[in-house]
Amino acid sequence: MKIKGVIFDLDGVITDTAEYHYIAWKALGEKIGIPITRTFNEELKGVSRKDSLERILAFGNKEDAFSDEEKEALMAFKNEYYVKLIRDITPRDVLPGVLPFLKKLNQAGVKKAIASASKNATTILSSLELLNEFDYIVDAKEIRYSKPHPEVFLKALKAIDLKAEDCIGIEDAAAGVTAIQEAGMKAVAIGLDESLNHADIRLQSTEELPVLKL
Ligand code: B16
Ligand code: MG
Repeated sequence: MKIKGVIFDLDGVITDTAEYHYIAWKALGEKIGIPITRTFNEELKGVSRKDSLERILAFGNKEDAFSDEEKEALMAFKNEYYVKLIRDITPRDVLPGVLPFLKKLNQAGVKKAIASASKNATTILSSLELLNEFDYIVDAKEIRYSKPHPEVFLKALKAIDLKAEDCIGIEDAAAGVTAIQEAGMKAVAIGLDESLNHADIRLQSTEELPVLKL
């Protein structure tokens, strides 16, 4: 197969904002009496802000403890905390292997898109000085269904005008790997967590991206 397009997740693939999401959710958890562990946090990766909150409340048996208005305030608290953490992101925070891989894709004429669930994606890409590197960046505000639903990847595929079988998707989250496959693409997973076992190709870290066969 000759790859014509690569669709990237952002958090955990291009940069390690996954860690900042964890710190911010943990801070919210402490505020509402739900301890968030790293193991549980794996289930939040790639999941939208709203769905993450619902999962946290279910995890802490507090599904019915907050009104919709209070939930909005909880999400705002988490996002403000997160936005403060990502304020100091610079191009040095691009994960190892990503820049050489992007260069390789450019040389091979492969299209590139971002399919992130994050509403902060353009801010982060701008801080990394990568905003103009991609042919298309999906606006998470326009996405109705969270990963593992394939919507965000299907939207990216449509925008770069390529067929699923000619593209691959790259993810660090189990929900994202499923979303890529549901969109009809082969999924490359970053990381060796067993929740990623269903991926088509496993890489230990982004450092291995440049060895992917195009
Ligand atoms: P925000 P990705 C996802 O980004 C994160 O993995 C997930 O932890 C986060 O809750 C979600 O974005 C929404 O982010 O609160 O910034 O809109 O991995 O799909 O790039
Ligand atoms: Mg991710």
